[in-house]
Amino acid sequence: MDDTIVALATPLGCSAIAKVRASGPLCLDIIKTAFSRTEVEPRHAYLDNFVTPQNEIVDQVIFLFFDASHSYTGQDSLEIDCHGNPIIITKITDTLCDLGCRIANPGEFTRRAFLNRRLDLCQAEAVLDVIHAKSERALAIAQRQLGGVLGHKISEISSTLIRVLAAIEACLDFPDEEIVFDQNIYQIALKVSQDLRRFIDTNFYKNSLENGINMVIVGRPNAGKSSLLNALLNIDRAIVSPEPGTTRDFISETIKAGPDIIKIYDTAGIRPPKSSLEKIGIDKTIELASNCDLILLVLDITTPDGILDEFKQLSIKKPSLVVLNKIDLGDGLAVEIPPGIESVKISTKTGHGLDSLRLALARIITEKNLMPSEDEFIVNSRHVQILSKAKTYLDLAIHRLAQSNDLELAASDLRLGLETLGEITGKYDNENMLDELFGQFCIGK
Ligand SMILES: Nc1nc2c(ncn2[C@@H]2O[C@H](COP(=O)(O)OP(=O)(O)O)[C@@H](O)[C@H]2O)c(=O)[nH]1
Ligand SMILES: [Mg+2]
Repeated sequence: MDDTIVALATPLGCSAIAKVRASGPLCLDIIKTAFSRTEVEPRHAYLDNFVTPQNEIVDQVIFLFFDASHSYTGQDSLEIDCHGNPIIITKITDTLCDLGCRIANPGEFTRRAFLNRRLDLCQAEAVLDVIHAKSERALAIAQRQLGGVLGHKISEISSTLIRVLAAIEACLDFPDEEIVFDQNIYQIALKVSQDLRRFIDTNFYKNSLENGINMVIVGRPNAGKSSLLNALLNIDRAIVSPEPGTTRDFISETIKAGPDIIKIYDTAGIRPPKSSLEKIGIDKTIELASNCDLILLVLDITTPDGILDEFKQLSIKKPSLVVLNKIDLGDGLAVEIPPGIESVKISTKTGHGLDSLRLALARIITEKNLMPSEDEFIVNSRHVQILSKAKTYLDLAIHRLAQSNDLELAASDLRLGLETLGEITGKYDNENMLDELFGQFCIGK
């Protein structure tokens, strides 16, 4: 951490403003050379020319100096906001490198922030989640995690386990005084084990939170599935044709639904296949529908060919919604819809009912718990590994307390469990793990 790192913090390309950031002991020297200032007030915005040691004025910029105690990285830092021209950006970073800086590795600014205890490891991970969140819900959860919610939960659990350990050790330290092992302590340990299980289970949502809810549109050929995809997207994405069996391969696109995103799959219509190619498409439809989070069955209200048998089977296992399409052609059809399944009448042609459909989707997402609530936290796969390991130690300790009352070994397992938990926030960090974690960042973060 002794060297000074530099990187562009904004995307490379032409933009109104670009931010070049440096962190490390050379920042004040750079200010002296590039801006001819010997005195600089921390966190004060200066409008000044950036000048190379060869006296070339590169750009008029705004720069800020952050002293170590008030910076993101916990080191002296410098931010230079220049005009967003790649020529200017390169000249500034090259000059900083000439002055002794080196280009930062991916995630190195955040890594320094972690090593200087400005963030715990969960918060560092959350920086990445905040940057990449694709939905409002994912963003809200990532921002809570950046605020330290997971670290806080883990420290609560650790404190409880320390209390349990202390109680066990008291029995061990004073064997003659007949301190009776408190059964409450056993119950507390059990409760912590349940909490760990709950934490681990939140990982269930990680994928849908990151990539959206997978929703598959199924139905007979010509029901209007591709038209519905286009209507929800507001663009002509899929081919729409009166000729049945047009869509053979599936198409997927993402739409926004309230605070969430839904990845919609438009599929080949289900009917007895007329060619081997169509059969492949239909098999794919069934496979997609079996693995998705939500099924939308589109029925053409003018052709009463009932609910697909395949849909009936799938809808038992999956949240589903029936869409009665083409109501611009009359809504006289009485379609028998399986009990408990909601239906919405729409016309992709006139747009009628599309808002109700969007609302119904948002409601199903909430009612069927397809997404975590925004005040939840979600653990990632690294956390799952650590939590599972910690839980194994804890359960072993609980088992020993219950079965053999072997307090010595129970205490040792608890200690191992506690130590393992520390890896979540990074108390027992190791270099390889940090390389892997921060390697996922872009340069400049
Ligand atoms: N009148 C009417 N026609 C529709 C509606 N939705 C789709 N269609 C027509 O139905 C035919 C089949 O539509 P398409 O989206 O290709 O159906 P898919 O095979 O289920 O994907 C096309 O001719 C569409 O123009 C609708 O709401 N009203
Ligand atoms: Mg189609």
